[in-house]
Amino acid sequence: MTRTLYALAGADRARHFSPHVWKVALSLAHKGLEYETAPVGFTEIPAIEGGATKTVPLLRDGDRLIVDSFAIALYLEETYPDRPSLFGGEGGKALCRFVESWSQAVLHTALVRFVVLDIHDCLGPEDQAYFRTSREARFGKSLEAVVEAGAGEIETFAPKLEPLRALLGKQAFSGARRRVLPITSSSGRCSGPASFRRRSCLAMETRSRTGSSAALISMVASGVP
Ligand SMILES: N[C@@H](CCC(=O)N[C@@H](CS)C(=O)NCC(=O)O)C(=O)O
Repeated sequence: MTRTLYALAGADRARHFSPHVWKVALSLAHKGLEYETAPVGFTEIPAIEGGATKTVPLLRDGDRLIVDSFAIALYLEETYPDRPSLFGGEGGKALCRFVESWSQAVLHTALVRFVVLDIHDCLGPEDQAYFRTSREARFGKSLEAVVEAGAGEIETFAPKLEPLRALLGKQAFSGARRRVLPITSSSGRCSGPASFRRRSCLAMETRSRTGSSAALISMVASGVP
């Protein structure tokens, strides 16, 4: 059976830098499911699988196509109940929804200001043009101005991680089951440009303490634009 994960890539097709895709890669690894990775650039997404999605991750699992990292996690949990659980039950799903929301609302909004130019710089020319136009329209200013305005927030970023630090202060990991997973690309490197690598390292540091779990799978990726 064909199982393919469509993963966002820059000019370096081996560097898959979308944390939403990482969540799915982690989920598949946790379930012990084999898959192939198909790298796609931003401007290639609308054409994949006959126009199945405007965003990645997209997972093809046999004849099924599933879009959205959380929907994919739910699908994997339901379809492969005999494999290690991603959520550990309904309570785990609810917790993961919360962690995802926290990550998106608090971490993502801060991180995107630090990394938006790094993302741009790692793309090929066509994707660079698309990314600059779409993100400058979203932010209402140039990418350079976004990064400049966000520079001061680096100082205030660490306190935003306090909820996670507090959790890990009380217990060694956030899930019920210890399982160590690599957060690397197929080439074995941390994915992404410099700022992503810093975030990967944060994720890996956290993973090594959490043993990786659904909560981490939700948290690692605060969502790159
Ligand atoms: N909620 C979605 C978000 C997916 C998403 O935003 N993906 C970005 C890449 S990280 C994307 O494909 N963007 C396409 C674009 O901006 O054109 C998920 O969790 O999968």
